[in-house]
Parts: sequence; C-alpha cells; structure tokens
Amino acid sequence: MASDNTHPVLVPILGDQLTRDLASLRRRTKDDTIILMMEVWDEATYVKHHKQKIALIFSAMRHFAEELRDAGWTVDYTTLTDEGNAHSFTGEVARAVERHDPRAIHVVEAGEWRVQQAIEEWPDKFDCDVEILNDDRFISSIAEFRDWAESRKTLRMENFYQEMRKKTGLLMEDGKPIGGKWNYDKDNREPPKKDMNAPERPKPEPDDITLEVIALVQEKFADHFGDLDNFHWPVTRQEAEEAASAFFSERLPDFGTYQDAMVHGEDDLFHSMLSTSINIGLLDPMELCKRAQLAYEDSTAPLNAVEGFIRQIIGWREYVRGFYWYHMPDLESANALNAQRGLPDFYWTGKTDMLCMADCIRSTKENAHAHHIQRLMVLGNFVLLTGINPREVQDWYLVVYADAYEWVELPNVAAMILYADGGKLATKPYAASGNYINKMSDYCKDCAYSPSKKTGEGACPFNPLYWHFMDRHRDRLESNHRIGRIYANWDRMDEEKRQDYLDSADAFLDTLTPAGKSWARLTD
Ligand code: FAD
Ligand code: DLZ
Ligand code: SF4
Repeated sequence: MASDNTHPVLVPILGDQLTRDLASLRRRTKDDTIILMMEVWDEATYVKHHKQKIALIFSAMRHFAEELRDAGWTVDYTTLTDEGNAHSFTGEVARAVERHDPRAIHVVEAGEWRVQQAIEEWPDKFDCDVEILNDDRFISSIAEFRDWAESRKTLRMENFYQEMRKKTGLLMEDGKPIGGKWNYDKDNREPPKKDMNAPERPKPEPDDITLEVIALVQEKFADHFGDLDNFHWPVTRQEAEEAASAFFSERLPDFGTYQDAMVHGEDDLFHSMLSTSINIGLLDPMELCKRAQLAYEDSTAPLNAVEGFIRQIIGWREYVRGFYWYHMPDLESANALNAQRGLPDFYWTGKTDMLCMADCIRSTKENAHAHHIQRLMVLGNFVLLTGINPREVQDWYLVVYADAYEWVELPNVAAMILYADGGKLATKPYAASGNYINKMSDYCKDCAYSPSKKTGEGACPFNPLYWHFMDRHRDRLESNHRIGRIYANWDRMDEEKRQDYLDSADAFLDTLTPAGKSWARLTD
C-alpha cells in the first residue's frame, strides 16, 4: 500500500460535484493532489437521458476541468471516446489507481444511491485509504435528517423547513420568522393575468467546448429523447451567476405570486431556471437564499416571493434529499396504489389533443425542462389519475429533465405525484380535475376538450379520470381527513351520473397506448 507522502491523493469529482469548494478539494493542496474526472458510458446510459442533459454535464465537466487547471490543479480527465475508457466510475478509478499509485482516495458521497453503493465498495477494492466525505453543499446532512425523522411520528416538509429556517437564520428575527408567518404559500397561487409573459432569461450561446460536446452527443446518443438545437444552459459558474443575477433583478418579484401559474408557450414564466446549475454545483443554494433575502431587505422583492424561493430551496430541496436517503432503497419499488398501467406513448411524442399535456411535453422535449406546476399538476396529475406504474414514471422523469438526479426526482415522483409511498411525504394525493388546470392556466380555452364538460364526447379527460381515481381508491382515501370529504359529493350524485363518469374514464383509458420501456432504458 502506498502510504508515504510522495504518493498523491486521488480526488474523483463526479459530474454533479462541480464546486470549487467541494469538501474533498477544500483541504487538499495542489502539489500532491490528482483530480480525476470521468466521462463514462454507464452514467450517460443507465437511463437514456435527454440529449441536453448529457451535453450539459459533459460541457460543464470539461469547463470545470479547465477552470481547475487554470487555477493550478492537476486534472486527469477521461473523455467518453478515450481509448481504454472503462466506462464506469469504479473502472476508471481502478485505472487511475494504476496510473498514479495514490496514497489515498478522497471522494465526496454520491448524490444517487446506485453510485454510493459502488463507492462504498472502493475501500475493499483499492489498496489505499479511501475517505468518503459528507456532501456539505446541502444544509442538512443525511445523518441530521435521519435524526430529525426518527424523532417524529410523521414527516412533514413544513416542520423540517422551520428547523432549516432556524438553523440558517434565513428570514429570521429574534428567533421568529420575519413577517410573523413561516409560510406565504397562500399568496403564491394567483392564476396568470391575460397575455402574461415574463422577461426572457439570459441564454448563453454555446462556446467551442459546448459545440464539440453537442456534436458528440448528436453522434453517440442519437436515439435518446429530446432536442439539442435549443441548448442554452449555463455550463460555467460565471454563466450560472449571470442567470442568477437576471432572475433576482427581473423575475424574483413576481416569482411568488405566479409560482403556480401556467401560460401556453411561456416556458419559464417567473421561475429561476437555476435547478440545473444548483444540482451540478455551479451555484451554491445557501448563497442564492442569502441573495433572495437581500432582495427583500432592499425592498426589491416582496416577502411572498422571497420566502417562496427560500422555501423551495432550504425546504423542499433539502427535505426531498433527506427523505430519499431515509427511504432508500424501498422508495424505488414503492407502489402503494398498485398502479400497473404502462406509460402512454404520447409522453414521448407529445402527440395528444390534451393541450396542457402537449404543451408541457413540448417544453420538456425542446428545453429538457418544465416548471414545477407543469411537472406536478399536469404531467404528474395525469399519471396519478390513470394509474401508471411508478417505475415507468420514475424512468420518464429521470430521462427527460436536465436537472434530474434520482435523489430529487424519485421523492417528487414516487411520493409527491404518485402517492406510491402511501402518504409518507404528502398528506394526500395531488389529484385534480380539469377545473384546477383551467383556473391556473390559459390552456383550456384553446383545447379540443372542454373543462366544463364532465363526461362523454369532448369532456376534459381529467374530469372523469378524477372520479375514477377517487372511486377505485376509496378504501384507502376515505379515511384521509384532507380528502375524504370528497366522497360525500360522489355519494350525492345519482347512480347514473356516477356510472357515466366511470364509463367515460374507462373509454378514455382504453385509448391509451403504452410506450414500452425502450424509450427510457437501453434494454426493456
Ligand atoms: P424554481 O421554481 O425557480 O424553484 C427554485 C428552486 O427550488 C429550484 O431550482 C429547485 O432547486 C428548488 N425546488 C423547487 N421545488 C422543488 C422540489 N419539489 N424538490 C426539490 N427542489 C425543488 N427538481 C430537480 O431539481 N430535479 C428533478 O429531477 C425534479 N423532478 C421533479 C419531478 C416532479 C414530478 C416534480 C413535481 C418536481 C420535480 N422537481 C425536480 C422540482 C421542481 O419542479 C424543479 O426543481 C423546478 O421546476 C426547477 O426549475 P427552476 O429552477 O426554475 O425552479
Ligand atoms: C448524469 C451524468 C452523465 C450523463 N454522465 C456523467 C459522466 O459521464 N460522468 C460523471 O462524472 N457524471 C455523469 N453524470 C452525473 C452522474 O450521474 C452523477 O454525478 C451521479 O449520479 C451522482 O451520484
Ligand atoms: Fe387540459 Fe382538460 Fe384544459 Fe384540455 S380542457 S387543456 S385537457 S385541463
């Protein structure tokens, strides 16, 4: 075993760890450290990611390697097409151990369970010290979340969020929430105004590195979902900072009020569009929250916007990450509602007469992005109501979004939209009829279906599907105090009306064609 200081320390940095201040780098010196970065086939294809996601990661990795080299670090970088590439993290670390004979490997824990399992085998595989460090870019560590979770009967984001506010001091004064309330969610639900549009975000033009990567992705991943023409994601810290600055000055003030609004063809609205940069480490979540707080202190953004933004980051983002690690690996196979239907093919093609669905899928395909309420209340609502198998839904969400990593995708999909965890995360399923989408968007006025028609020809499919869902899960949901009252409405309808809803839903379900899994995985 190489133990003396003449041997370097090997620091593998994964594609979502592109942070200068990463725990494994922070305490290293440049003269005895080799940073290892690896483009590997396994990561690019464990699901068939959207082309933009692969281009984003590879380009950001290549830019980050350049930034590190410019700062004087030694970076050993394997490209996808390098001869001898072992095409897995463990295989590439093994080759690097051969090359450099390190005295130790320092690595930050992986974001995803599957990768962490592999890393945990490294101490047995490699003949040197292996240190696995906490990813302290998160505000709450995995162990802290576990302690918090084990101390209570039910887990609720709101309670966790209040702990995070106290821990960070964000929007706090004398131990109390600024403004007197923890949560301004009720002020975050305005429908869109007529012809509403938002200032356009900065769209960085691809430089030579990105163009080279785009060509590589076009060639090697041609059969993956999604367009590449519209690639404008920040791939460097500087570009990400510019995107953040534009958000804080131009869109944050309206972010809160219109957080749940949807407008046909307006893909970003007042959302930050920063998740891709945060998730790969180009932006620090805590820094962003401090900047949001500053906007409130300077009176450039109202409290409902600033609190809403901070809640998404130190509340939801941290909560789902803790929840993921607390419930893995069981969360992956959870299917409390026994949903077994295959994912409809139009999730991949966008070919449906349901305008809300078609527009959300178009944005997903063109931008590798759809905003939260589109993911939750349109695309998510549909798979919940129609009873699509959680594994197929999980694969879809993991494939199609440029910000998708299992630690954040899986809790949102399995627990938030599908209720597959049986209610550990959400107090009730987010089931909604066409009414909700009609209220919160401008989709319905141009749709082939009518939200006010409840059943039969031309009725919005969400209407009968809603009652079909409620009826088939009555045993489980009737006792739920947040949703159970709905059954009184159902029971008040006459038998014929109820049957009409069920028949309409069945007729619609019969029209769905399952896509099969080959869109998402290399093998079915
Ligand atoms: P904004 O609306 O501007 O929100 C600000 C930030 O808050 C986001 O950048 C994100 O970091 C964080 N955030 C907001 N909501 C959530 C949430 N529910 N969970 C975690 N973080 C949140 N987000 C991902 O980053 N990756 C995913 O794979 C992902 N999959 C999702 C799947 C479903 C079914 C749903 C309902 C939500 C999912 N989200 C995911 C959360 C959210 O939709 C995205 O973070 C958001 O749309 C990203 O766009 P934005 O940066 O403009 O977000
Ligand atoms: C998503 C992704 C892709 C497409 N490719 C790579 C890669 O080739 N090399 C790499 O280091 N990371 C990649 N990633 C991101 C990883 O999947 C991500 O870092 C892990 O899932 C975290 O556990
Ligand atoms: Fe969507 Fe129904 Fe409205 Fe059409 S009518 S846009 S399907 S909610």
